[in-house]
Amino acid sequence: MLFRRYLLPAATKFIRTKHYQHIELHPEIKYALRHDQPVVALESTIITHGMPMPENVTTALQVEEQVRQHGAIPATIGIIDGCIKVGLTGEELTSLAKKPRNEVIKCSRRDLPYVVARGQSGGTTVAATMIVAHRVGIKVFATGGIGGVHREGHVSMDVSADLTELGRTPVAVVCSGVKSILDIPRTLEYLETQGVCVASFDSPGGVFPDFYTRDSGCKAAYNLSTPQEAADLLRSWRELKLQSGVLIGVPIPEEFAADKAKMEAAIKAAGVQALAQGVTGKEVTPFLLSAIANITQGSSLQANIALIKNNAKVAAQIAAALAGAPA
Ligand code: PSU
Ligand code: MN
Repeated sequence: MLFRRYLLPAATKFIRTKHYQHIELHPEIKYALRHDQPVVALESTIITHGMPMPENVTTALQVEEQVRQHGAIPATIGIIDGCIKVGLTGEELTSLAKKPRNEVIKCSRRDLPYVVARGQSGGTTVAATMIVAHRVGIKVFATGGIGGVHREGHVSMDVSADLTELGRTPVAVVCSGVKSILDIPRTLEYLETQGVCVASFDSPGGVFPDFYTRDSGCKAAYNLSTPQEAADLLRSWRELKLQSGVLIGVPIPEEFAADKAKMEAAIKAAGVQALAQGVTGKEVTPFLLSAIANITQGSSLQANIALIKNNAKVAAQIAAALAGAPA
């Protein structure tokens, strides 16, 4: 009895504050996790490779603010001088954002051991952010969009490691689906094969979002209407101990949605540029994002900023509901 009442809780606390090799938690995050407060993980490749200066910094800070305003604590994850940080400070985030792209590595699962061994700095992709979030016990993660099967990816085999990560790491990713620079139907097929529970959120007709626009023309397997419904799903997922992820697709708010035909034309033109310049591997996604922003004179970037802020809000609400906060 004495053991159960006093010693076990103390021991549990001790175990849960254990030291993670190569990972450093900000004291606020450490405290929040120890006390089961809602935390939302945020990635940093969007800062280092997804958006230009200064929008990358302003957006990252606004996204953190959205999470706080909606009842959760933001934990932006990134790598500084070989140390994986969970909960980057404003200064750390700004220093990552300001680094020239050749000095900061886009880190997915395969890149982590090398970047840590070399003491380099990097932005973590969705895959790498999921790995770190799971390691420290964060369940909910918000971003703009995940990587997917590239157009013609069934020939080139350019399929993002984000998809296999979702198949093997139990973190719920709240995003606006996959970018329309990708092959959305094949991406959804791949996620199904990987056993990922894919649901749309507050999406009339249960359509899966299209990143810059609301409707990809594909249906999500399931549709969730409220943060509470999403939290119920995450609770049973957690109890079942499935070792795979959940993908919650939130359409961009109507007022910020881009024009579909214009976006499609820009995507095609960007694809032609990538092919002509021989862009391959991990460079493809950052290249396409920046080419599309140029072609659309920044309007794709505005849509990107609006949707990620909205996703941060939804993720915070879901994390709060999961932590049992009153709705
Ligand atoms: N969404 C964005 N901008 C980005 C990314 C996603 O709006 O920069 C990043 C994410 O970090 C994602 C990565 O994990 O692109 C996917 O890259 P790849 O296709 O090389 O796996
Ligand atoms: Mn790729």
